[in-house]
Amino acid sequence: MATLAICPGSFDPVTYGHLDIIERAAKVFDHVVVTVFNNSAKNSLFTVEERKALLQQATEQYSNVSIDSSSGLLMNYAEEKGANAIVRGLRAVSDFEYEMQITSMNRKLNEDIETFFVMTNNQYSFLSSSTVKEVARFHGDVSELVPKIVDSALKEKYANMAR
Ligand code: COD
Repeated sequence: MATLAICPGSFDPVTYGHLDIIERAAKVFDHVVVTVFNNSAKNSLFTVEERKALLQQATEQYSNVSIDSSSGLLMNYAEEKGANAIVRGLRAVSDFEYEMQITSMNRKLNEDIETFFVMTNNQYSFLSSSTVKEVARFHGDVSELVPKIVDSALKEKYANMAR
């Protein structure tokens, strides 16, 4: 049976840290769906459609990766897709508590879909969409942290926005 993993996240916007996890997942699972959700705890800069378009371009080299979005519960979505697994990235110890909380809740909702954690490449362990946005907002250089298309999209967003 073919394996299907969901990589859920806000991806606001996608960074090289996210891509590191997506690439690792794509080597292990037959198919990977990267799904954009709105995280209710975060204010987003990019719309869901914009985030999807950036992810689409940033992952076009992987033939077994596709992009989707959902506004519901992750476990309902994973069930509907017939997924075997959820893949999440771990950067530093600070991620652990948050991940434990959501994984425990998700497990209560559906015990059959397992969550797997992938440790990021060391060079991305302090990289987050939030810090990228903070630097880009003040016109700092983020070109080594995000794909070119994301760099351009950030420049465009902040050029049109009062700081
Ligand atoms: N290196 C490695 N991994 C990274 C890096 C990095 N530098 N940066 C981010 N990641 C990983 C994250 O650990 C995560 O696995 C993934 O990439 C996406 O990250 P984010 O920050 O874009 O996504 P989050 O954490 O905001 O996503 C939260 C969800 C949207 C998945 C969550 O809110 C959710 O499931 N929402 C739907 C409603 C629901 O079902 N809630 C759960 C019940 S508690």
